[in-house]
Amino acid sequence: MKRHQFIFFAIIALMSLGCDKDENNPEEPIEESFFFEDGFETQNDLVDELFPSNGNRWSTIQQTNPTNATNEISISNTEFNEGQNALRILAYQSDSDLSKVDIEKNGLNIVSGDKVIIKADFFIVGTESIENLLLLDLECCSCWDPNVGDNYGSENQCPGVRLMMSGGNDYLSIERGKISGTTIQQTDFAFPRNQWVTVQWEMTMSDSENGLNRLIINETEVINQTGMNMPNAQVFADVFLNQGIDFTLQEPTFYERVQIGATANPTAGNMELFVDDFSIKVE
Ligand SMILES: [Ca+2]
Repeated sequence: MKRHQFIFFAIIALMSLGCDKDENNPEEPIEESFFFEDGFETQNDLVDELFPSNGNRWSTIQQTNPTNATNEISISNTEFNEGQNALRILAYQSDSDLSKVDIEKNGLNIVSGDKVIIKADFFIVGTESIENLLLLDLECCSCWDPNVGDNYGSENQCPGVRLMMSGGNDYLSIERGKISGTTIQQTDFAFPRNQWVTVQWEMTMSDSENGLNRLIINETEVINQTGMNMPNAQVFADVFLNQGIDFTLQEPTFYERVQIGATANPTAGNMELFVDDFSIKVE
């Protein structure tokens, strides 16, 4: 009996030790993942409601107005695809200033190797050409070399990847100019207008050709290509060296913010669009 009791307590003790070890084991890998979603729902149709003081919704508005017009960002309760509200954007055409108005979520930490899935619904009003309109930016401002400063245009100081209308008018594509890459172009699927359109952008992040880039519009895959989608330190050093400038990409390099709306409107006209049901998942 005593031996049985001893064995019983020994097993209990071992199990307890086992549990303690699991709970406190610093070697255990931590699965870090991030998820943010926002359907622009409000109580009183006020854009201020998207910026609660606890920071759990959006971070800021980015707005650059052309000389003689003021861009608009507001909550719509007449055009929406989810709930009862969507974000309404009106970006007037650019003049000497590049017109933009969009909403930003910052505090992200997207690094090489991460898998990122961004989803959003867009409703773009009108049928005129929207060539070069930018809708969604993923950016790292902290990776810019502070010693190089702002002599190269504030536009370029936040390297990143963007979704841009391209290919002659309205073919949504993945633009990589700010990381010295070419546009990953598609001209198979014109962006539907005056209706809600679901866009899904999936990436496996990499500063080499191993990156993966997928774009799905209304459940149709329009891009599925490998390629760089993060700033590469050597590429930046080489590009700037051509102008006689030492450029050191800052480490760690990570995308810290996402912007959605008319992140730039270089089109010939005024752009009105709506955004709904945004989400970003990082794993
Ligand atoms: Ca909504």
